[in-house]
Amino acid sequence: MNLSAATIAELAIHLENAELNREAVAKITDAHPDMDWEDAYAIQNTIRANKEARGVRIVGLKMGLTSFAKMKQMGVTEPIHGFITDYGACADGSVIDVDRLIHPKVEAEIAFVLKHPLKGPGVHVGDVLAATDFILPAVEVIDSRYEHFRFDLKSVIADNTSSARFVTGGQARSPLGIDLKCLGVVMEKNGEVVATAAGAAVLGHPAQSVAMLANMLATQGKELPAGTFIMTGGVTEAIAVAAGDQITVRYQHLGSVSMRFAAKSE
Ligand code: 0L1
Ligand code: MG
Repeated sequence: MNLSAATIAELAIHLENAELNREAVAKITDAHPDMDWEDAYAIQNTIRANKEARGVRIVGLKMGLTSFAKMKQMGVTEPIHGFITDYGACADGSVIDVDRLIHPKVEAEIAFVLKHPLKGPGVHVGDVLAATDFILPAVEVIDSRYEHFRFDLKSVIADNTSSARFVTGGQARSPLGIDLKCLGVVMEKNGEVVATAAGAAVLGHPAQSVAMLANMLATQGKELPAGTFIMTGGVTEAIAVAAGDQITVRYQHLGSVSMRFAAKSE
């Protein structure tokens, strides 16, 4: 680690304030170019601890940048992970208040809920499928706290991988008997198809994303407990949304998830 404990604590408050006050900030590596990967996760973990100390519940974990297209775009070979909060959870059909967000985008994802713990290293797709209680469709609303989306990977990790809101709905199903690689996804914005994808867009198989998360957490001495809700990363590109937009994502075998974006203060 290159940053002091005091700097990590200060950057965690800085980034969480950007989220809570809806004020975009410059990417933190501008002022801290020597920040390393451990520092980045330490800042994210401090944001998490600060939220929990105020009574926020962490209701799941997320993987980000799991699609080959996004990894290539950002010049990275490894996905990143973050956490999701109770106040980020939105019911299917929700109205999401854009006044509480900076510049939101939506991503269609496949979520897993575990019935058995997973502990790396060495977790593979077979282990994940055996440990999965059910899968369900989820749409992540990401909202980078960085001005004009100017960021690098370490800054994004520190900013809890742009996590903001998530919407679950559709139908929960066992993954057994579903070809998750070929599971088709269609995203519609205001009635028009804006993105299409198949499950294989996520690391070749969405369960691979859960396996990778378990193996990445093992390097921090952590495991995925039974009951963990995990969002495996966007199968589609992220689509920008604004007040007035209606999003519906249709998933083969899993039903659909919808939400509307509105400025509640208007
Ligand atoms: O969920 C994710 O894939 C993380 C995306 C982080 C970068 C962004 O805000 O686009
Ligand atoms: Mg995502």
